[in-house]
Amino acid sequence: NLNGYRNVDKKQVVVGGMFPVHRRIASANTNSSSVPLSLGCEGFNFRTFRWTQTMLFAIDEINKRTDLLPDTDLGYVIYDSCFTISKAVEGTLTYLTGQEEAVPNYRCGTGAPLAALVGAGGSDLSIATARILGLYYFPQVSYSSSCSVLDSKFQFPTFLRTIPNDVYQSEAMARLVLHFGWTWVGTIAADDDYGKYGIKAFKEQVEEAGVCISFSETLPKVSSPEDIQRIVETVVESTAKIIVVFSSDVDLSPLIQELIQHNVTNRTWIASEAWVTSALINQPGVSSLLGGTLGFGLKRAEIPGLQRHLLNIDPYSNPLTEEFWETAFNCTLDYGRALRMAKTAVGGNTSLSRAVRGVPEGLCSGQESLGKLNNTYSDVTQLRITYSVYKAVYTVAHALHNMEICEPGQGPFNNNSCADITKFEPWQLMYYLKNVWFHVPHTKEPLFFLDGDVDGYYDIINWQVKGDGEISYVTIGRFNSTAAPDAMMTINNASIVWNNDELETPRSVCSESCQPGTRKGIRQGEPVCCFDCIPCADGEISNATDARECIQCTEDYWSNAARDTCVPKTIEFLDFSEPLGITLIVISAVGALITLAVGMVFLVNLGTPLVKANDPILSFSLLFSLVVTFLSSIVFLGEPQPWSCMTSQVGLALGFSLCLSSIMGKAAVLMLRARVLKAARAKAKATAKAAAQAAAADTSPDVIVTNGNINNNNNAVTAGNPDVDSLRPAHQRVLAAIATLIQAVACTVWLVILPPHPVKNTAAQNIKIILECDQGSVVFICCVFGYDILLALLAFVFSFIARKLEDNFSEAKCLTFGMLVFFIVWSSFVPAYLSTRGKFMVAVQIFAILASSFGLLACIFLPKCYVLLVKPEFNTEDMMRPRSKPRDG
Ligand code: TCR
Repeated sequence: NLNGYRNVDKKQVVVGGMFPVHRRIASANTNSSSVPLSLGCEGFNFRTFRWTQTMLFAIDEINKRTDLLPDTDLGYVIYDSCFTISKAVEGTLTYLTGQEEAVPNYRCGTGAPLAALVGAGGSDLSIATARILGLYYFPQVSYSSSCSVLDSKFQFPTFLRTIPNDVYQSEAMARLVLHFGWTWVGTIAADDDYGKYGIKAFKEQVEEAGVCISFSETLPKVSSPEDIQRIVETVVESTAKIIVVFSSDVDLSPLIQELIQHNVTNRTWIASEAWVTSALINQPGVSSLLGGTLGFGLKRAEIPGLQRHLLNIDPYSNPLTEEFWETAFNCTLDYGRALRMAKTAVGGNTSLSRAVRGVPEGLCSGQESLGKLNNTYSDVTQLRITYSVYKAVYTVAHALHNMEICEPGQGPFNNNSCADITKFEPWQLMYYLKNVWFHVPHTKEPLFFLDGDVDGYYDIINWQVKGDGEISYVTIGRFNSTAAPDAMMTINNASIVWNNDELETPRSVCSESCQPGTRKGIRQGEPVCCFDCIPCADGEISNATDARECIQCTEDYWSNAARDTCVPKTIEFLDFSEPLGITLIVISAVGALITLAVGMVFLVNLGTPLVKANDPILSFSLLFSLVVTFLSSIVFLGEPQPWSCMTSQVGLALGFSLCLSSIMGKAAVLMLRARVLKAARAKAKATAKAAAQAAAADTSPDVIVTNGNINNNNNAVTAGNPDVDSLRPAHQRVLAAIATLIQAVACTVWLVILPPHPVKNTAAQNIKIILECDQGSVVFICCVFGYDILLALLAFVFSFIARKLEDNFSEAKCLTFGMLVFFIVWSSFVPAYLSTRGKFMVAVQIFAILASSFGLLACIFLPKCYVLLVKPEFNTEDMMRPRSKPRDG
């Protein structure tokens, strides 16, 4: 503890100060058989010692001033919290009681009144001290406790601070990570309130924005090589290139040392304010690991005169300075004098603790030059927390000043009373502290509290490696919580120097983003930032990067090969111009021409028996219908149009019905003729039998003649028979006409009610739209073609019955054969049709039409043409007669 009083004539107020001058307490003595002593501290920290000296400097400055606290001198008591809660609590109690024994009853103390406690360093220490001080409503002004929980006035009613609340820093960090598009970051936090709350706020903000945390590690408070080893492994194994560290330098440095041992490079570190400019971290050799680090620093300030004050330190003034000197120069001060000092100024056991530490070899005089030492202590280039200490002291001074200048009767307290600066209550000072408003000397920065907090302002600092491997801190941006939300952070990207080989902004993502044509597929049990890119299925696309879903193309569209746009489906129909189309046209044209040629041959031979036999009109209508079917097959080709759909189907149906009813008409006559013939034969046979019987008695040659007549004169029989009479050519024509007419009516109804029409068939094939004719009504098409089938069946049955009739150039046989071909073609058509897709269905249809038409043409007319053209000598009346003789005639 350091005590200092200056001028005895003036009123005096004591300001408390608490700093973590040492890094830890010496390991405990576990021997419980002796009186337990308060533990000593070890690990002298030059940086925090500078803070201590800055407080003294500020108090000196204030005491010298005549405008601030003119009638009062500030004294100080400074405690070393040793970075440890127990020491901080011990110091607080000692401070309150004014006794060496830490008894919680501070009114025992005498002498100058206590003003406020400046301190206690880290947040966990301040939380502990603020709870005790809060009990007495004793004000505390902290210079480095930034944890967000300390803003609760309910829990910490007398806590004020000159360092911004960490919520701002966490927000700034989150914005920084989002600014560079990093979505895969690791976090490391100190095992204290600062680290835990800071990293928690950071995580909450980035996770909300879709960033994933690769790992979260906690740095041990008490040295633990295994924990450090584990964290090193995590860092090495993780694919996250960005590591956010919320920790004080003291807790972080063992990890950094270990990482340097492991040669870890290519990571970008995001530094919290507590280590961003720390000399403890920035030591020779860290440049490969920590070059390119980005971090947040408090407002920096120049404090004129501070460096001189720091360099002019008297090593003998107190035990701390003594220890500082000895640590700085690695020597032992003149021992006798040190001991004397220790005995007179402070109670004895500090030198004892030094004895325990083991005094370094070599003596020093106390005249050594600090300036030459180039030590963190005297480095005044990065006065950030130091400036915060300076502000805290001035805050207390200004509050006291306002109390001192209070005019009686115009005071803020009960009955407008004032507080007496020689014996005020802590809550009275608290009132003035809360309402303090002043400009900090030298920087002219205005200082005031809003609920005990100050505004969030940070410099964004980049660690840039210079040629000699040294690191310089370059301010590349700033964060200001008072600015508008989108102006809070400004970064000069160009001035950042990164640590990677390419010197480019590092990327840190778990999975690279998914290109158009793919979608994100989650990986079970992994963070959302880690995903697989799954190609879109056929007919689906994704046109944005990182699409979550693929979009189905609309009906007429299909996905392209890259799956990133929908392209119109190819339109398919059997075109005239393609080879298959041309072939079909040629075949059907040839068919039609042949049919016409046959017609011509018949016309030329119109009078001949062969043509005359069995109704030439029906033969012509048959030929005509074949021309129609041949031609209607052409209409099936080409892009379907309403008219072509109608004509093709109707033309075909009508053509076939005409064709089949003509055949049926012919066959009907032949059938009847065959039956009549059979009956006549049977009769003749019976007559012959009777005649034979009669001849047995009385031979009669007449009968045989008659018999011969019957056998040889077909016409006579036909003419004379009433059955055959009823089917004269006129009748068979009427039959055929009616049969066709029925079909015509059916087709008309079909066309009127539900005509066939062109449709786009998108369902049959994915990548094509098939243009085809929709039949309009299944019922109608079934009726129409069912009727044709019926006609065909009748024609077949009739001709089949008449097939043995050997007259008329075996016409019945030709018809039967033709119908058989017809049936074979159409029954094989069905499976062929059903198993084809797209435009080839049309081709199959046309083939069936052509085949059946050719079949009929060939079977029915080929033999006749052969006779007409090649063997005209057979074309006689004779050939018309049945040549077959009754077997037993
Ligand atoms: N707030 C930290 C402690 C801390 C610190 C520092 C320690 C800050 N800045 C610089 C050493 C050096 C910021 C806390 O615990 O609240």
